Amino acid sequence: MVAVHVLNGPNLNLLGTREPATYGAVTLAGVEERLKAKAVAAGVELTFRQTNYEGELVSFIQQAGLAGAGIVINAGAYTHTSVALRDAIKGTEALAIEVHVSNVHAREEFRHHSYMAPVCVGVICGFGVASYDLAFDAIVPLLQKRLAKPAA
Ligand code: CA2
Repeated sequence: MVAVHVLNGPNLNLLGTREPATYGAVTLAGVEERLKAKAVAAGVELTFRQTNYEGELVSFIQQAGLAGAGIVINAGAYTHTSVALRDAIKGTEALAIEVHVSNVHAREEFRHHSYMAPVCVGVICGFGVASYDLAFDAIVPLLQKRLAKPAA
């Protein structure tokens, strides 16, 4: 069965409660609910997690990657600072998509660089919480294709 882990980094627990002009009004629990419904409809096993700690995010990536699950990751500010997250994705050969609620390229310069993007299959940003839905829709067929391929 295809499995997807949706991983959220620091401050995303505040989603929908502050800065609505940038991040909208949907809470992280609301995002989880939407994705759980999509996962049930698609027959996908979904794990949804949030942490404010970089090392914990590394452990979440390792767990998902080593289990062969796909990763949809909004690493928050660690996107722009963390070599450790990039190494975890590369080191476990995880199939990962980076997502952001806001359009990071329309914001401050320091948000334009991502350490993770080069080791992800793609990046989706700027569509509000629909960025998560788009990433889920993109990753499922990739995982199905990978599952169908016999191991070399
Ligand atoms: O746009 C995104 O999804 C971000 O990953 C959000 C991060 C930010 O550091 C990235 O550059 C882009 C911030 C996490 C969310 O922080 C909030 C703070 C207050 C209210 C709601 C969210």
